[in-house]
Amino acid sequence: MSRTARLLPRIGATACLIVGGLGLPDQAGASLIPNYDFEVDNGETSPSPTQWFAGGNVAYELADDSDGVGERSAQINANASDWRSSAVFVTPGETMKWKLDYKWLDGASGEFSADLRFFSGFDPIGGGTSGAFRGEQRIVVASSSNGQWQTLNVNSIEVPAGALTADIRISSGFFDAGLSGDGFRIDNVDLRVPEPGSVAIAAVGVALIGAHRRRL
Ligand SMILES: [Ca+2]
Ligand SMILES: [Ca+2]
Repeated sequence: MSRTARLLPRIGATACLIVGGLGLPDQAGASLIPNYDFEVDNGETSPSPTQWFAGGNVAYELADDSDGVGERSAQINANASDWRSSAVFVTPGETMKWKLDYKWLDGASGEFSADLRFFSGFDPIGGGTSGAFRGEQRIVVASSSNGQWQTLNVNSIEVPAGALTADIRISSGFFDAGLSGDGFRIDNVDLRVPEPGSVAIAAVGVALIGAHRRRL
């Protein structure tokens, strides 16, 4: 085996590690939610995550990340408070899946709501959803395992007719029993369209390997 042939697998593996380490935000399979990991600050004097809207009593946590990739998350401290993502453009009839990481703080109990919402319009100035409400998928999350990051996985939903945009809103005390004591944090807000194409390509790959083996 030539020296080049011996080195090629190492070069390939190194390239994969480099690409993986960059965590390319626009790669296929990434969350459609802008700044989904809360790692990008908007650069104002008081730190806050860019491309997120907040109301009520919230905080930007700078030293707690759900999966160790990054350092930041978003917090809700009290009832009648929320975080809302920027708008994502959607296509009626397509299937979407979503999930997010959350952590109840040590002294917290109660509930919060996680809500995938659909709207008919887009606000080109603020970047949020606008227009008429077209439906939602809302999950109430009760306090548990305080102090530990957990993942909420939501069943897939079909985008309703008449929807142009979607956002994910995390709130407390509006649609649920609300909080007592401390609050909770969220991170890795993940909305995506599952790709049947990638499954099909994998299946073709397996079929080709099988055909190759049969010929040998
Ligand atoms: Ca984060
Ligand atoms: Ca992270």
